[in-house]
Parts: sequence; C-alpha cells; structure tokens
Amino acid sequence: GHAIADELAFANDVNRAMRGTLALVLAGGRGSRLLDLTDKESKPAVPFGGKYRIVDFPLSNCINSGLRRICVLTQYKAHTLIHHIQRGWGFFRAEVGEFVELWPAQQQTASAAWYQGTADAVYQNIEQIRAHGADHILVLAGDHVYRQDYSKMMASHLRAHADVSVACIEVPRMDATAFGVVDVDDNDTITGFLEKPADPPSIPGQPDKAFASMGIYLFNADFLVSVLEEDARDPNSSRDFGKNILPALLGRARMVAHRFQESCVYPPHANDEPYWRDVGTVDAYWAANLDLVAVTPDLDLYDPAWPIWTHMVQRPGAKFVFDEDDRRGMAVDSVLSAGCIVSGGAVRGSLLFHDVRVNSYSSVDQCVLLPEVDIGRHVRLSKAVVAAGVRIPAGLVVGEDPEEDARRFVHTKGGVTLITQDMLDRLED
Ligand code: ADQ
Ligand code: ADP
Repeated sequence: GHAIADELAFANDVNRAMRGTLALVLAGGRGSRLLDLTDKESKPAVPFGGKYRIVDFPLSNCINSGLRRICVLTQYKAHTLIHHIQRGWGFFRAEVGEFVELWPAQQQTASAAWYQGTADAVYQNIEQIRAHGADHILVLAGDHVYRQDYSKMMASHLRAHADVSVACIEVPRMDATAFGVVDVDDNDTITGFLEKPADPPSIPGQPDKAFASMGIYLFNADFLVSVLEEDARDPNSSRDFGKNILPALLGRARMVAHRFQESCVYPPHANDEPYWRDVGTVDAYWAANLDLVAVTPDLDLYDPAWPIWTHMVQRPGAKFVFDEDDRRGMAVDSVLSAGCIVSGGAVRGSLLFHDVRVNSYSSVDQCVLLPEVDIGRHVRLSKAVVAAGVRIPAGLVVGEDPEEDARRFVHTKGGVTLITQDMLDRLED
C-alpha cells in the first residue's frame, strides 16, 4: 500500500518538475573536426540520417520526454539552423506555455562580446532565464545523436537531492580525450572532473574504459544562476561548463553523475549498448550514417514509440529507372530519401538524402550523399561523404587510389573521402 502510494507521489513530483523545466539547447559551436562539412553551417545544423539535422535529436528527446519549453542558443553561422527551427519546430502552443525560442548571441551583457564558452552562452541570457521562473534548467549539447528520456534523468536528480546532475557514459578510454572525464564515489557523487585529458583516467576495475560527460547538465535553477554569477566575476575563467564551472563545484555542491544507461531509450531489438554518438569527425559521421543501412541498426529511426521530429522537405517518392536497354537503376542495402532518382546507376550500402540523382553507368558504394548531390555518368564512388549540392562530373573515380583521393579531396585516417564543390572547382583550375 504505502510503497505504491510513495511511487505515485514521486512520479507526480517528476512530472511537475518536468513541467517546470526550461531546456537550453547549446547550438552555437562550429564542430571544426567535421572540416568542410561545417564551413557554412554549425554542427547542430549538419544533415544526418537522410532527413534530419543533428539538432533534431536533442529537440525530439525534449518533446518525447514531456519538455515543452525549449530555447536554442545559436552563434556560429546560424542561418540554416535558424531556418530549420523556424520551419520545423513551430508547432508549439504559446497559449499554454509551450515554445521553442531562438536565442542568438547578441552581445547582451556589459562585456559586449560574442558568447565565449558554453557557460557564457547561458550567462548572457540570465535575465530571460530568471524571467521564466523555471525550477530546473536542463542544459543540452545540440550536437549529438542519441535517444534519451530526460524525465528519467530528472527522477535520479530528485532522488539524489542533487544541485546538478551530469549525464555520463562509459566510453573506450582513449576516446575520452575528446570529453570531460568524471570520477565518482560509490553513490555516483562526482569527486573529480578533467576536461579533455591527454591521458584519461580509467574506471576502477575497467582499464579500457573511461566515464565521460555527455555535456548534458540538469541544474536546480537558483543554483545555476548563483554559480554563473560567481563565474562571471572571475577574470581568469574561460566561461565554459567543462573547463571552469564543473571543476570549480567539486567538493562544494551536490554534483551527481547520472548514468546514461538508466535513461537511454533502447531500440526494440534490445541491444544492450546505450547508443550515443558525437559524430564530431568525418569518420564518425560517415560510420553513424551508414550504420542506418545495416539490417538492424544501432539507432532505430523506425520506432514509433520515440519519433524523431524534423522539418521535412515536401518532395515526391524516390524513383528507380530500369529500362528495356537494361540500364539498371537500383539500390540495395541502402536508405534513399524523397525526391531521389536513380536512373541507370547502382547504389549499394549507401545513404542518400533528398533529391539526389544517380545517372547511367555509375556506381555508389558505402557513400553518404547529402541533399541535391548529382552523380554524373560513368562515376565510381566508394567510401565517400559528398556535401550538399555537389555535382560530381562524369567519369570521376573515388575510393580506389587513396593517394589520388588525398591529393584531390580530404581523405581521412579511416579511409573516407570528403568531397565538396570547392574542392572540385579547384581541380578544374
Ligand atoms: P565539447 O563538445 O568540446 O565538450 P563545446 O565545443 O563547448 O564542447 O560544445 C558543447 C555544445 O555547446 C555544442 O552543442 C556546441 O554546439 C555548443 N556551443 C559551443 N559553444 C557555444 C556558444 N558559444 N554558444 C552556444 N552554443 C555553443 C563538451 C564538454 C565536455 C563533454 C562534451 C560532450 O565540455 O566535458 O564531455 O561536451 O560532448
Ligand atoms: P541516362 O539518360 O539515364 O543517362 P543514358 O543516356 O546513359 O541514360 O543511356 C544511353 C544509352 O546507353 C542507352 O541506349 C542505353 O541503353 C545505353 N546503356 C546504358 N547503360 C548501359 C549498360 N550498362 N550497358 C550497355 N548499354 C548501356
């Protein structure tokens, strides 16, 4: 009797806390390790998975978790991001307190600077944050691909009576050089925090693993405001959550690690590995996109229980032309988006965004083709990522001679070739 009543009361507390939460999606970073893919837009705006942009993942997680008050903080080359949010995320009802708002960097504080670190992006909006009167602030990185139920993170935050909870995931130790690395005691209280250590400490008993911060922070709102005001008075701070704010809280506040496996939304075919991808490099971007063409992908975009919402271009269905002259327009083990036409070419193990053309005598293997790519005739392309709108000229061969690929394009350690229109135009000169 009592146990059930307590459970129900607690579920109610979690619901109420979620309704009183403001989500801040940090979407201002360039993501420079994506090289030319972020020449013209920020990493959160980079297309992913055929019809999405990366920022759709944290935004969809908010909606699916019951969060309806969301601000997207933008800075670096935000045009496509703003356009996407305005077109795709305008279905909220302001009348009942639901919104997605864009907060561009606009030199609001006395220092008249653009956003410095991630904490500065939040601090510069501190008056709006106060005005919202939220009880909790959920700070989210806008540039990861994952499915997470933030209400479960809220539950663990409330149970732990934390001032701040940091979502953490176990990663291979040497991958952790790109992350904040966390130490915890037996109760998952955070006892150490190293931002991007060159030699990441391992998890006790697991020498090959490290415990990494996912850049997802759930703060009690009053606590966050006081912490940001304190940091703003420190002339030596670079105003970054990972570099400054979290390390400064060690031993002074209740800072708790939330284990991602407790709030991860697992695919129905129950693979026990929690899925979270930083897609921060061209190799990681290529691999995470091509995972989607696997028989049972690690990320299930077909799961109606956790839809990923987006702005969709209105285009006709994908078309395959296979005529009496035996020009085989075909695609196998691939995902093709709306508006694609494969006419007389062969597509294998690839992911095509909308409005891609593949013409006769051409083959495309293990490629990621962004929107409106046009593959000319007699092209052979393998292990490539082709940027949006690129016209691949007739006869181009990529993926067969690594030295040639490296000379003409960007060729990664993992053997992926990144092709942009600028690179092709330089070849012609
Ligand atoms: P990084 O990923 O290196 O590490 P950062 O480059 O600061 O962190 O980006 C975090 C998020 O904030 C990204 O979504 C980015 O787009 C956004 N962002 C960056 N600068 C911004 C600005 N000035 N205005 C608005 N948005 C901005 C962080 C943490 C690590 C943690 C990793 C997890 O510092 O501790 O392990 O995230 O990926
Ligand atoms: P598209 O207009 O889609 O580019 P084409 O113009 O390439 O198609 O087709 C030109 C001619 O080449 C057609 O007569 C076609 O039968 C022929 N052709 C196309 N693919 C092949 C092939 N794989 N083998 C032999 N002939 C082909």
